[in-house]
Amino acid sequence: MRISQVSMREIRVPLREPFRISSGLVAERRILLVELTDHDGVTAWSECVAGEAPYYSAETVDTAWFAIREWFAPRLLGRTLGDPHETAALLGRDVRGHRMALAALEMGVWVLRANRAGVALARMLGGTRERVDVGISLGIQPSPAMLVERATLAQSEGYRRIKLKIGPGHDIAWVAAVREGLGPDAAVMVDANNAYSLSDVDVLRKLDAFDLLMIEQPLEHEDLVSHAVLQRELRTPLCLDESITSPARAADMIALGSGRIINIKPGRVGGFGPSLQIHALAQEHGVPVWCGGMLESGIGRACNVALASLPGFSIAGDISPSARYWSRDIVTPEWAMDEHGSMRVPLHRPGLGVDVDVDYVDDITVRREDLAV
Ligand code: OSB
Ligand code: MG
Repeated sequence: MRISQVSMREIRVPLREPFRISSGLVAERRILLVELTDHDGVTAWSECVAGEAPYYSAETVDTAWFAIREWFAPRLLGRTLGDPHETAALLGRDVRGHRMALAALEMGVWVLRANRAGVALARMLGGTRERVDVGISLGIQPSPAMLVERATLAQSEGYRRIKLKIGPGHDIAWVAAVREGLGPDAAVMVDANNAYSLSDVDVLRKLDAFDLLMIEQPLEHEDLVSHAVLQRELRTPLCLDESITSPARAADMIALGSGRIINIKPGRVGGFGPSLQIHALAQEHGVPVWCGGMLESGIGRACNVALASLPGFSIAGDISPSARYWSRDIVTPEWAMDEHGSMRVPLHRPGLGVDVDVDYVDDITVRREDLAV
């Protein structure tokens, strides 16, 4: 398999509802899509998870665009590719960081492989589940009552796990109200997106009272040591998201005891190869993993659903249905969830398992650049 073209596009799509986390607000998404073409004319779509501004990680849509054009696409173009497990190493050799840009190409190579072989991406990755459990991530709301309203609706829609975004000033009262409103059996967790420090340990300790499934990324993203200190103070498991940028960081988390659960986002860790390595390492150590989300379009969502079908993904992922995010998704059929909070894995369709609505993508494309050999 030889890649003859890497095509980048930026699309702009409004979210149905603005999404607020401790580090910023997103109302409209700028999404970088990649389309690979090989020498036989077979194509594959993938998506970069970088945001518009560096509030989640250092990468943005614009840095990823630059990194793909300058460093990553030239390593793929014209080269005969073998085992897709080796793509991440090929792309990343002597490059520091830029893993979201790298991942967009790496995942594209896996999708292209699956398209060429006529097999589902989920199967190619080793997925075994026919259905995956769906969780929802609720943004910070102006008041506890408004959050309870959202959480109650999500519970009635069938979501298997409800995640509440928290931050200083939007924490204990919000979580207490939701626990009270949903009852003791609801699977509730929180995600702080780095908003606290060890000096907030008294506030964080109070969260232990609410029987949360986990507390996601309470502290600074580079600080595994402080997470280890905090984990020793809490009964509730910590889960790391932003901190886990590679299999090596996952190994460090396990060695240090910085957390007990891992959120895997393939677009954050450098693609599917590194995700499979983290999944294997976690299984070896009895660490549960689940698939996170980055407000992806239907293309990135297809990648997440495929990964979440692997056996170690034992907790519902942030893989909500298309309609939760968009009035119209860029794939058909759109991603749907049944009333039991379950989503079907398209194991019997090749590649992503959905069709990209290219006419619609064309309509919402604001820039495009084709790189070819
Ligand atoms: O921290 O998991 C996060 C969205 C954007 C950036 C970071 C995060 C999130 C979410 C949304 O929680 C998950 C989703 O895609 O539904
Ligand atoms: Mg998170």
